[in-house]
Amino acid sequence: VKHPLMHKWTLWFTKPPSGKGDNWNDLLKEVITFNSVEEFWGVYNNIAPTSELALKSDYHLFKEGVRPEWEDVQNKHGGKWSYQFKEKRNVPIDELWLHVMLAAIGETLEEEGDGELMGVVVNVRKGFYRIGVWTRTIGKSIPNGGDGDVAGGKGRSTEKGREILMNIGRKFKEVLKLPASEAVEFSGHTDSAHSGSTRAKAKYTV
Ligand code: M7G
Repeated sequence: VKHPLMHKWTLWFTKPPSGKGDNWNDLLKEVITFNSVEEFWGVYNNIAPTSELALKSDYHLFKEGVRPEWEDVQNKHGGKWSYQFKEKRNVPIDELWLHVMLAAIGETLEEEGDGELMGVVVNVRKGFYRIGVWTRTIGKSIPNGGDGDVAGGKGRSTEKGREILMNIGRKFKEVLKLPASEAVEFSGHTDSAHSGSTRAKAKYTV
């Protein structure tokens, strides 16, 4: 008997660059798509744990049909909650990433009908691990069926949209078991793309 998940999920991997000239598109690889609890464990038990990945690797677990990129139509008006663990040696990254994946596929990061969660990511970097939760919006309604420029301020910022994002941030912080003194930060992908990296100004914190 297979226990179905609410959505189909695709695991992606970013390979570390092997030399010069590797661009993002050469490095991002689709691994596998699954839609049951049993298949999830089958995949999980057969891939390298995050703690064993080389620097500049990422795992991305996204809803089927959404590429784990800012440019994807379903991400381009969105953003992400993220947290960096700087004590790499002391942090139980495999357990944390597992809990974040389970929260995503178990649909506990958002309320039913929110429709915000796109995927979750773990980055292995020189001085830190970073875990992120990508959302469809930045707390603004998306105009023109998704083609408008939300970052330009045309999207309407709604109290409800913002509250949905804050709830996802709070839930994410809970899954990571972070103390109240630590801040989890939200930033829009447009800011990330413009600054050339994810180190963009935070819009919200929890
Ligand atoms: P990062 O992994 O988000 O953060 O981005 P880091 O700076 O802490 O490593 C690293 C680099 O990967 C970016 O500067 C981009 O060159 C590339 N990159 C990452 N993402 C998520 C994307 C993306 O969605 N689209 C494109 N085109 N490049 C990306």
